[in-house]
Formats: sequence, structure tokens, C-alpha cells
Amino acid sequence: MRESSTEDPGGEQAKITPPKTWAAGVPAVAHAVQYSLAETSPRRTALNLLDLNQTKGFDCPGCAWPDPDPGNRHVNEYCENGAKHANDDATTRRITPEFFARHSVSELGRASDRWLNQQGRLTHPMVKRPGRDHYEPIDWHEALGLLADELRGLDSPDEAVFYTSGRAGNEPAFLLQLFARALGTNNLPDCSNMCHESSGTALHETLGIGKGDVSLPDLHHADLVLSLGQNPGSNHPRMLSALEETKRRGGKIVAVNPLPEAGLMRFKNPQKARGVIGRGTNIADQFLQIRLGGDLALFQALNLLLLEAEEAAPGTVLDRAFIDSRTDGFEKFADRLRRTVSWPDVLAATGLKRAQIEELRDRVLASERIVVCWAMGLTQQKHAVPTLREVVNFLLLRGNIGRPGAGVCPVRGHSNVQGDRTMGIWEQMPQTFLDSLEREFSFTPPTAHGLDTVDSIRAMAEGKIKVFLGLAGNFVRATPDSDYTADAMRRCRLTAHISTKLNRSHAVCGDTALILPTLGRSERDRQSGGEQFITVEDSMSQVHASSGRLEPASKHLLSEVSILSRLARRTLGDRVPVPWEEFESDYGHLRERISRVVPGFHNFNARVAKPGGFGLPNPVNDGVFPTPSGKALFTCNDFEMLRAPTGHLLLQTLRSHDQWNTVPYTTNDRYRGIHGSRRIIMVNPADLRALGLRDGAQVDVVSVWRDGSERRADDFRLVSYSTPPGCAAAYYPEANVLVPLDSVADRSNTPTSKGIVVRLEPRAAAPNGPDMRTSPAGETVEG
Ligand SMILES: Nc1nc2c(c(=O)[nH]1)N[C@H]1C(S)=C(S)[C@@H](COP(=O)(O)OP(=O)(O)OC[C@H]3O[C@@H](n4cnc5c(=O)[nH]c(N)nc54)[C@H](O)[C@@H]3O)O[C@H]1N2
Ligand SMILES: Nc1nc2c(c(=O)[nH]1)N[C@H]1C(S)=C(S)[C@@H](COP(=O)(O)OP(=O)(O)OC[C@H]3O[C@@H](n4cnc5c(=O)[nH]c(N)nc54)[C@H](O)[C@@H]3O)O[C@H]1N2
Ligand code: SF4
Ligand SMILES: [Mo]
Repeated sequence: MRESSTEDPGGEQAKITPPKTWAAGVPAVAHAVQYSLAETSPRRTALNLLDLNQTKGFDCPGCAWPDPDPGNRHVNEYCENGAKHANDDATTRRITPEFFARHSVSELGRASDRWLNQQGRLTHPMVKRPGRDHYEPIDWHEALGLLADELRGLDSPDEAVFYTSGRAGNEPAFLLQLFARALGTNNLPDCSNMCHESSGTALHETLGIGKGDVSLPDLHHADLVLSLGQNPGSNHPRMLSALEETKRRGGKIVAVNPLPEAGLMRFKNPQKARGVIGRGTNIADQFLQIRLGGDLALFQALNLLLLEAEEAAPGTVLDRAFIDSRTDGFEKFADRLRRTVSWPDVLAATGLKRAQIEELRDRVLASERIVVCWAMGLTQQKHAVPTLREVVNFLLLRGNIGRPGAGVCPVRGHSNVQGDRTMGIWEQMPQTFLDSLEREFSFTPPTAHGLDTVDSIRAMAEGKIKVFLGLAGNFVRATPDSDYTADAMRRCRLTAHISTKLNRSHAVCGDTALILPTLGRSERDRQSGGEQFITVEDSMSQVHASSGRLEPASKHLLSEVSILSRLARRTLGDRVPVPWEEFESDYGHLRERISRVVPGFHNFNARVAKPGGFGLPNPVNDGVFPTPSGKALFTCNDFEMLRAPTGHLLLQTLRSHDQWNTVPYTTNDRYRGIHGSRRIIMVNPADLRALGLRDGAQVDVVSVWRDGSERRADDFRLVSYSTPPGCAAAYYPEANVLVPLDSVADRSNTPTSKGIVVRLEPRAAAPNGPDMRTSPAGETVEG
């Protein structure tokens, strides 16, 4: 399994087979076990998996999908990918100081993301000193001293940024923001800025709260679930069990996606005998193969059709009582929509037929309770915020918010990305939160908004940032405009990462760079006050404990809480009256403080001790919209669509089945039938013909930004694929180099990773081989 080459195979090595039309089942479990065994021993694999998502075990680091009630948990309460993520963490491979003596920083910078991850767990704190090209070991005291000195020496605390990835638990996240604010800055960029920021912006404005309001039972009892812009078969696999349950109870599912993703089509539940041997459950009753960025137009058209249906049969379509008593802005919204929706525009933007949208309207009319789920396909678009506001309009029309079986369901990515926000990881936390911090800790937090991810990169490039500290994550690979971002990062005086595993960000260094290795989710965390656990919040606002049982990967590791407490103490001394040491010895003390600062966390320690933890209140479900008017808001949104000039395509950058964000586990994408290389670009066969390009040929992908600048990703293999005309797809993070830093969603500042204009430049003709696709796409037996 360990590759001798540090580089990934190029596109010529790709082997293409027909995409799968169903997801999960026995092969999925087999693949997970195979990967796990390559990483760890059978005993460790078994031990680890038995603990995964159990009430006394650790939270799956894979995604934020919620666990069923404690009483309804399966012994194998995880999916194929969850098992892979957990065991990737629990790998028995180790990166020791000798590894860094062998490999220079420059060499690591050229290695593939996959190779870096495969080298195993980080074991020692390491430093790269100015002018050197190698990391060398450093002890914790000196490492934290270096960082503290640098922070103390800043002209302004705003010369530091503190990045958080959603992998971090609540306790470390709360500590990090407390430390940053005590130091005097709100520069708290996070992965959420690139993820569901658009959801938060749209939901805050319309419903008054940036989170979803549905629970698993709501999903099960919905008459209709819309899945927009998400690939649950790979990225939230246990969501398919929930959708299967919806269907078993008679609910319908509509999938809106440019790609016919396997999991949206059919699902074989590996936890049930019928899933293992049967045909599985057809998931989508209707599949709308939408053009990239077409969802705004789709919902405007759908909302117009609903208004027209109400006019045709007054009193039968809209929930007038709800609209009148609980919402504002309906008349203006309805009037505007009637005047502005243009069907030719809608059909051009969506690539759909009017009859398909009318079929969707009929499904809506047949449904009392509707849930809308979405992920990155919607949030990473230029007009993501108006799109999501239009989705809210849709739900409000029939009163589908705040009641059982209905509501908004932004499907979160990282396992604790929602919790990190709740804990104050946000460059623009509301004043009420800052006031609570002040009351509890007797210092005045800064009030000026800090830098988010995109603005941090800009500030680094301008030389305004001297210190970067990352709590988990892989900043230079997750962010857009990879080359620009790497150069920006190199301008820092000090870059430091609290990490479990090696990644590219460790090889893109400031003058001084630190690797601060930490415990993984599956490991025991022993402190002077006894064995500790952390807590996380899932996508449906359930907060629960997580604790591992494996021995730490190295005796030199510190927990995230230890690292941050010690750093804060070294940096701030007694400038603020915060008992950092007490927090480190027993996280219960920290939770006690959280319970007094963060709404919904009263009695935190006692409530989280219960199996399954507790749910955070969502005022929307209690009939309260915490907007300024106390009502939900209908909004007017201008029509927008993505356009590419002739000879160009729109590109989305997405995840394969076998990767975890910036970390590819293998070069395969099993469900899509792509094997052996990630340097591929999926293109519609008609576009290939029109562009005079051959399936399987090698091309350079060039993105074209409105200021005339161009970015290149060289040597990608064309794969003829079922995607709407004009729309292509390539993998994140290999294609991030193509996303201009300035290409962001309006208002949320989220990089538009799913809507980039590109052209394809053929490379020297490849030898004329046979078409690699082994048989026509369709029903196949899993291999
Ligand atoms: N195995 C695994 N699980 C993960 C992750 C992982 O990397 N690996 N990452 C986690 C994280 S952080 C996140 S945020 C989630 C991401 O979960 P997803 O959002 O499912 O991830 P993506 O691969 O980015 O897929 C986006 C989907 O949106 C579709 N899409 C693209 N553009 C559009 C559009 O304009 N309209 C519509 N309707 N659809 C569109 C794509 O075809 C694709 O199916 O997954 C989480 N879970
Ligand atoms: N083009 C494009 N870009 C994207 C996206 C896209 O769809 N397209 N998606 C965006 C999204 S949704 C997200 S969320 C971001 C993800 O951005 P990040 O969260 O920054 O990236 P990850 O790949 O999740 O980070 C992986 C690293 O986290 C560290 N790690 C893992 N577990 C732990 C732990 O328990 N503790 C600590 N301290 N470290 C740990 C390991 O060192 C590992 O290498 O990327 C974004 N970027
Ligand atoms: S659905 Fe997500 S949280 Fe659940 S086991 Fe799979 S990867 Fe883990
Ligand atoms: Mo994400």
C-alpha cells in the first residue's frame, strides 16, 4: 500500500468503467475494511470500529450526519467512509524526526496530498527555522515559547490569524476563540467560510437563525424531501438510511444535481439483510439534472408555479394563515416574482424542461410536509445566498418551516463545523456573545469584525499578517487560488499547525514553521484531572461527548486543549484572569464556563453526561423567528445564471468517493467509475464533439477570470460523462488552482468552487487507444 513514488499517477493512467447506479451494500463495507487493514492491524480496526458513534465511544470524524437515538443504534453505526476516516486517524504508521531529516520541506512540497497523508501520524513537535529547508525536533516548551514570543512581539494582535477546521471539538474551539479575543483580535477564519457560510447568511436573514431546524424523525416523516447539490452516497452515507426510511413510510425524494450520483439513484443498506442481497431502494423518484448554478432559477420558477396554482384554486395551495401571521414581505415577493420570471431564462439557466418543473410542482402540491436538504452544490456559487433565500421562500409559501416533518436541512460537512461556530469561531460573532465573554472572563473582546478565510489570504499577500496558527485543517489546499495562497502564506513570519497528520500546509512555510502534533479522536486523553472527553454538535444541533480508547500515537502528543491552554498562558501571562491551567487539567471546568457564555448550554456537564447528549433549542421550532421583526422574511431575489463564453465550460470542483476533503485516500472514485488517477475532467459527450476533443485525450484546463487573468491546471484526462451540456467537473483540491481568489459568493465571501469558467487546451495527441469505457453505462455488478 505504501507508495514508493511521492507523486500521484497522471491522467493517462486512469481506467474508466461505467458509473455505478447504486451505492453502499456489501462491497462498500469490504472496501472500508480493506483500507482499514492497510492502515492498521485487524485488532485495532475492530476495536476502533466498535467504538465509532457509540454513546460511550468517539464521534465519527467523517461528517456531521447525526446519530439515531441511543436506543436505536446499531452496533455498526457507521458507513464505509466513516470507517475509513476513523482508521486513517488510527493508522499504525508513524512520522518520526528521521522522516523529516530524510525529506526536505521542498521535497514535501512536491509530494502528492495522498502520499503525505499516507506517511502516518505525526509524533514529535517539529520546527523549521529561518533559512533552513528541513524540519528538526523541538521540545514543547521551546515550540510554544517561539509562538508566544512572536505573538507578543506583534505591532497589533490583528497581525495574527487563527484558522479552525471543523474537525476540532467544542472545547478546543472555545479555547481558541477565547485566546484570540483575549489577545485582541477577531481574526478567526474557518473552513465554514468555504463551506456552509452562504447557508448561515441566508438563513440568518430570513429565519433569524443560521442553522437547520429538522431532526432525523422530521426527515423520516416528510412527504417530500428535496436533496439539492449534494452527493450523500459518498459524503453523508448514513443519510441514505434516513432517506430509505422516508421512502418506507411513503415519502418521495427529488434529487437536483448536475450528476446522476450513485447514492441518489439507488441504495443498498449494508445494515439490513435486504440491502445486502436485494435490489436495494430506489432513492430519487425524480431526478433533475440541473445546469451548474441553475437552482435559483429553478426555485423562482417553482415558486411562480405555486402562486399560479393558488390563483387557479384559491385557498388550496398556500398556507395563508401561516403567511399572514408569521411572515413579512409576501406581497412584495409575490408581485415581483409574477413580474420578473421569464421562462426562456429559467430553461436556459437550469437546462431543464418546463414539464420537469411542473412535475416537481405537482409533487409539492401532493405533499403536506416538505424538507429541503442541501450542501456544497448550492453554497459554493456566486449567487448562493439569493438561491438559498429563494429556497426559504419556497418553504414559507406552504408553511413548511418550524413544524414536524418539514423544514430546512443544510447538511453540514465537518463533524463539528456547526459546533465550532456555536463556540464562537467566527470573525463576526454578535455583540451579545462578546458581552457574555466579557462578563464571564473580565476582559473586553475586540468588536471590529476580523478576517475570514479569503480576506486572510489577501492580508497575508499584502504582508499584513505575521503569524498564522491553524487548529486542524489544511489551509493551503482547502483554499482557492492555490499558487497565490501558497505565496501569501510564505510571507508570514511564523506559520504553525496543530495537526494529527502531515499535509501540504506543513510544507508551505513562513520564515519559521511549527508542527504541533496532537491526539486523534480515537485516542485516550489523560490529564492531571483524569481521563477527558470532548464534545461535538452534529448537523441537527445534537451535542454529545466523544472519547477514544486507543493509546496515543506517540507519547509526545499533547491534546488540542493542552496546546492551546499552554500557548495562551505563555502568551498572555496574567494579562487576563483566565485559569488556563485549570482548563487543561479538567475540561469540565471549561464546559462550566461555556455553559455561562453560550446560549443553550446551561448545565452543560450534567446534560452531556447522558447517553446521546442533548439537543440545542431551535426557536423556529418553538414558533419564534429571532429576526428583528419576529417574523420570517420573504425576500426578492434578482435572477442570475452562470454563463460561459462560446468554446468555454463551467467547472465544478468536487469530492471523489475516496477522499476526505483535501486528503485523497486512493486515486479511485468507485461510484463514478474512475480509477487510478485524479487528474481527470468529466465533460458531456456533446461538448467533447463540439470542441473537437476525444474522450480519453489529455488537456490543460485554463480558467479565465473577468480581469483577464488566467490560471492553469496541466495535464488532465478527458472523461466523457453524464453532466449537463456546458458543465464539467474535476476534483478538489487538484483543481483549486483554477479558482480565482476574487471569485466569491456575494455576501458570504465563499469561494465559488462550483462555478468556474474554463477552457480546455489539447495537449500533444495521445496515442490512439481504444475507448477505455468497458461497457455502456448502466446496471453493473459492483467490482
Ligand atoms: N467521504 C467524505 N465525506 C465528506 C467529506 C469528504 O471529503 N469525504 N467532506 C465533508 C465536508 S467538509 C462537506 S462540506 C461535505 C460535502 O458534501 P457535498 O456537498 O456532497 O460534496 P461535494 O463533493 O462538494 O459535492 C457537491 C455535489 O453538488 C453537486 N453540484 C455541484 N454544483 C451544483 C449546482 O450548481 N446545483 C446543484 N443542485 N448541484 C450541484 C455535485 O454534482 C455534487 O454531487 O461532505 C462531508 N463529508
Ligand atoms: N475547490 C474546492 N475547495 C474546497 C471545497 C470544494 O468543494 N472545492 N470544499 C471546502 C470545504 S466544504 C471545506 S470544509 C474545506 C476543508 O478544509 P480543511 O478543514 O482545512 O481541510 P481538511 O482536509 O479537512 O484538513 C485535513 C487535515 O486536518 C488535520 N486533522 C485531521 N484530524 C484532526 C484532528 O482531530 N485534530 C487536529 N488538530 N487536526 C486534525 C490533518 O492534519 C489533516 O491533514 O475545504 C474547502 N475547499
Ligand atoms: S455518515 Fe458521516 S458521520 Fe456517519 S459514519 Fe458515515 S462518515 Fe461518519
Ligand atoms: Mo465542508
